[in-house]
Amino acid sequence: MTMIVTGGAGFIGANFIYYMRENHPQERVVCVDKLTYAGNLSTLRPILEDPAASETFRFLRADICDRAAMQALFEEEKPDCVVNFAAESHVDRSIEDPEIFLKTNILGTAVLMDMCRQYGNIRFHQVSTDEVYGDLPLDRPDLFFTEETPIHTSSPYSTSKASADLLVMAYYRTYGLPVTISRCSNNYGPYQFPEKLIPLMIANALENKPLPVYGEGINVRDWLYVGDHCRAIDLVLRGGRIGEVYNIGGHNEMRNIDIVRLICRELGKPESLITYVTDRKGHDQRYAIDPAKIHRELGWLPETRFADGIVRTIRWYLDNRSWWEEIVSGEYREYYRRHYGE
Ligand code: NAD
Ligand code: TDX
Repeated sequence: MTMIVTGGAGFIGANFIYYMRENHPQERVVCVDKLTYAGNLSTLRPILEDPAASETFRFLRADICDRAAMQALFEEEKPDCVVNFAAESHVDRSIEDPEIFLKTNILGTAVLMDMCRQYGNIRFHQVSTDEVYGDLPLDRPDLFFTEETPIHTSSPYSTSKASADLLVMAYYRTYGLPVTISRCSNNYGPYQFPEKLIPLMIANALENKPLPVYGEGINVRDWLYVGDHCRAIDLVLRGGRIGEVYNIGGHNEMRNIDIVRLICRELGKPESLITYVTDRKGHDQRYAIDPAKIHRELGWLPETRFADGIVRTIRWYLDNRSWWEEIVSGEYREYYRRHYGE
């Protein structure tokens, strides 16, 4: 079995590759990644430097929008399935400049599915997000996103992901491509780029820099440890019904400010570092996933409690300082200055 994993030098894709090597070591993984600012080969270094892995792992630097490059790859590898993690993934960047989100997230997905059609109706899994459902009000804790919740997006990012999802379902209905989609809540864990809430707050706190909380910090996110997401994708790939959407989440809702306070506590840093900054435009209030379908059909349940996962994650950033210090490029520093000011 050969699996193409796109975006495997990013946060969740890399965790998925490590998951695959541990749980399905006999399967060949071909990682395709453009290595944007968010993709880091150093994350995959242990596999790349392991001579024993050369049969079962290959890395290709390429853009999923590059039809010729994808054609050559599919021709050579004749994959059995494709898992598409490759995306522009940061909401704030999509607000600043939407175009690359439309290219990579929509057109890139279309190119991959065209290849799947052309090379024998290859199994395709799209890694999507709960953000396609828009947001829920803060004063209705009884409401959750199910797979039937209408798509209702807020940001250019979530709109690009929702557009891709619609296209995936169109390829299923029109061409009979064997597809599945998973929509997960916010992930945290090792190898997450420091622009996202949890690693940003850990990295800034360690350097005694201000901790920029948007608005009043009362927006709610539903956090899931990345390893639980990887296991869920694996289950959907192997046992999910074709043409179906599966929501993934662990009923772990938290306000942003409570996460930031917890990080301060764990690191022994003063809460005076917390700085309230201008709110994100169109800021989604609350995400909350109902994971009943994946539990019922595939037996999935999260295994990592937030209290354990967050301590493990903070410890990982402490123990792997060189990883995040090295990957913070000039481009990121420039973005940080533009977005947060000096
Ligand atoms: P990430 O930004 O850390 O990684 C994205 C990876 O894709 C990077 O390695 C980047 O180099 C690569 N990439 C970008 N454009 C590419 C292109 N045109 N061709 C090839 N590679 C390209 O993102 P992530 O947080 O790991 O998210 C992975 C997927 O999961 C995304 O599709 C995202 O929408 C989805 N998702 C993320 C979360 C979350 O909390 N992070 C939650 C739900 C769903
Ligand atoms: O500096 C910050 N201050 C702050 O208050 C940042 C970067 C974020 N926030 C808030 C905004 C959100 O309410 O924290 C919350 C989480 O923000 P992000 O880490 O940017 O994640 P979010 O916008 O919720 O989107 C994430 O989850 C769904 C991922 O980035 C997406 O790729 C995924 O699809």
